[in-house]
Amino acid sequence: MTFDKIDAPFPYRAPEHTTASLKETIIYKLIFLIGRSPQEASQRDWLNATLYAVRDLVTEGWINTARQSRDEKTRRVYYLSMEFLMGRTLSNALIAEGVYELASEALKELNVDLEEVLEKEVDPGLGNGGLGRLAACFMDSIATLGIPAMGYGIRYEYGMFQQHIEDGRQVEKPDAWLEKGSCWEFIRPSKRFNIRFGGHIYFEGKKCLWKNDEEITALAYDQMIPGYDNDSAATLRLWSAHAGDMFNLQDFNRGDYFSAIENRASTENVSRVLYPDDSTVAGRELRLRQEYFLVSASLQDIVRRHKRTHGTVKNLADKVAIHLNDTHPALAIPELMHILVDQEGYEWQTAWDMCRQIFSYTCHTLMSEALETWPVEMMAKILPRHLQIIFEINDYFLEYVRTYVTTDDHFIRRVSLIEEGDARKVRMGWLSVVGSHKVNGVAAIHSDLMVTSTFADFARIYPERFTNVTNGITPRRWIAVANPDLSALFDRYIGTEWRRDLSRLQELKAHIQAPEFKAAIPQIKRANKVRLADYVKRELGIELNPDALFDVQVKRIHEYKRQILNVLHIVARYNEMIANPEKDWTPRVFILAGKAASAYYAAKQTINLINDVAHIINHDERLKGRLKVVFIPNYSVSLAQIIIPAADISEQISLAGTEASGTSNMKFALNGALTLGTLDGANVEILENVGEDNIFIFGNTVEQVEALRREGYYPFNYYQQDEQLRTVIDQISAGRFSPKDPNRYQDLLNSLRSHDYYQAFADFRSYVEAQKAVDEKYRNQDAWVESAVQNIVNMSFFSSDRTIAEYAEKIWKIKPLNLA
Ligand code: 26Q
Repeated sequence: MTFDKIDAPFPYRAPEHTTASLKETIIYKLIFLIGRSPQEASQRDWLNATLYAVRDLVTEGWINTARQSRDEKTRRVYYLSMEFLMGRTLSNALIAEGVYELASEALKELNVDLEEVLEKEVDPGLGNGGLGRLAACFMDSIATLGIPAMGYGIRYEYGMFQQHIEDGRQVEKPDAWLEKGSCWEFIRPSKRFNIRFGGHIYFEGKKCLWKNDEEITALAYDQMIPGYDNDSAATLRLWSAHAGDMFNLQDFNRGDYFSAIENRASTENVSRVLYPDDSTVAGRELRLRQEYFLVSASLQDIVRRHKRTHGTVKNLADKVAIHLNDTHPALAIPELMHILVDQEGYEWQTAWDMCRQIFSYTCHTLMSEALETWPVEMMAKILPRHLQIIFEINDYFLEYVRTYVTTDDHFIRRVSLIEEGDARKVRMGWLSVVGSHKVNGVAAIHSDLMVTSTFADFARIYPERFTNVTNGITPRRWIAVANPDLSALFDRYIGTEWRRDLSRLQELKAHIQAPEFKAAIPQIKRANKVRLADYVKRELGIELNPDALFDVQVKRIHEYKRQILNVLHIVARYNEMIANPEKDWTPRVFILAGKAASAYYAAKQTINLINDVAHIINHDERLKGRLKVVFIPNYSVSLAQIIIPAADISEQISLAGTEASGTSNMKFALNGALTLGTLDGANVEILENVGEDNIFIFGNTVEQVEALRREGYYPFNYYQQDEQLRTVIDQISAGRFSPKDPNRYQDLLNSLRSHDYYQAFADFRSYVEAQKAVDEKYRNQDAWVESAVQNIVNMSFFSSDRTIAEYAEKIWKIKPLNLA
């Protein structure tokens, strides 16, 4: 009898635990799954035993959810992403299952400290930054809302590199996260697909055939994403590359066994490592292979599942939505055409209509130089049939443009999916727009700019296609897990429902004048600052004063994010403090963290400069500890959980028009930090929600930035006219912070003085003034706390539950499952 034939109820029920039964289960798992006795168990063994015990609690709901969606033949959405930055699983799962306290007590009886054990879990870095973390927040919301959906990604053997700081400089170390074991995943040995590469195409009549010369096996690993308190879980399926049965036949026939095996190892490179660049780098072959690997495995799986449920692919567009997280999985469009036309025998037109109903695409950038392209030649070599399909899509599309929009050759050349030039390139952004029925930006201002700049020509062709869905963050991880004290305060005043419905935060408004509530907010903040200060002391040996104002900028290091502007102000402040040591300075701690792409010279210089400046300032006794600068190495999701709740000021200082949305800005505000930011990305909507008295806005607007670019921007003028700025630049230039290597920052400074592409000098004065306003406000603690509270209670809009509900309704046309 197959499992499917067993009637509900489920043959095995996860237990309702008591402390005693949970304790027993953990011991059982320790002995029989890990093979250790309680006497010998290490912290990691206890961690894994607890993970297994909690995993059992999620599994039943997971299987039931999958079955319900299969039985009801619901429409589903598949979220394709090259990155998922999930963070640690255990604490989140304990909260979702409502057994955090129970586990804490059970382990205490075993003389084990849950908090210590939680810290032992690896934090898989399967993403670069914002885009990957957004995908993770989305999976959490999908699970909590009960949206019939599945995430597809790659199980990189090495995630984002580990960042070490040696002599102030970034050094990258491999992140072998799997070596510690990964007991939250289920390997699916039967879910394997062949992925083809290379070879050539030929025609038999009208039919195009692809004779590939390489093949890899994709193997599925599933992870459960528990929904919050709903007995349900979503699936994240990650693909791993295996050589499978594929030996190089020639080597084998020659009897060259070792070459044949060697070849297997290089085949498996496809899922070896995440590309550590958070903006497109000129086409690397392995990256193209990775993108196709994800796409081909996922689409085969989707089509197979659909056929099993519905017996046909005819109704694919009714039952399946596929979402592209940026252009990275855009090959899914020609891949589906390939499946429908070459394998299923559909007419081109029918297949194309289906494709456009199925796909939707989110754009996460504005800068045109960050749009992904692939050399035609490379694609011809690796994916000849897909290139040919893209050419055909292009012919069809350009014909449409000529007939219905314009015959202007300049326009046609601009919108062509193929960029002409010495080396022709495929424009993945254009392909994604043409192949989708909806294209969205990630914050209001970003979506507006998208249709006036990046995709302006396409907005003329397809005006109804473009829309906005402002990003969001999950309140489970970013409050419940990261800030347990604040969560407890919320629970006391408004109950626990805010975890699944963040609009409940509104109800706090009735209590914000209550003295006990008002007093609790700064107490919680202080405790979080102590927690962070302990970490910094332990890891870096630097002493931080928890009564100082904690000013934080944590994100990838990028010129457009302008960490350099932060540094310039820090040095200016340092100079002023040294010039007026008696003044009643508000003590400040500047905290920065973030990784630089390994080949990004300017970003690496910035890290070096931050550390050099920190070194001088932290050792200057004249400051009497009133100014500290810390660069915390190896920024990650788990570090963010410690850093963000401890912030008073959230630095969101990108040049207006460059940061698509930002999501840490939301996490900070929800945790009661005040934003110091430009009118960029989601800062604009944060301003609308919290009100101008509760945020520090500075700098040029998008219009002013554009005017400067148009009329000529001369950073040298700002340098000459602003004495404070000039002093700072001259000091760095003279080696004030790098006495052993005084010329270290000449490249950086030359580029600032002569180009300053991201207009840091233009915003310097206004930034320094805004920082003064910050000091001023912090002196009035009542006013500060009032603003912090206004930030917290007005963040409802930024829940990723709201974001996912919008996608489901406007773009995917999918209703939540009716979870019993
Ligand atoms: C592409 C091709 C080859 C190698 C790498 C890449 C690549 C990888 C990652 C390109 C871009 C990324 C990541 C982009 C990213 O994180 N964007 C951020 O997305 C967030 C979520 O929408 C926004 O909040 C941020 O504003 C945006 O910068």
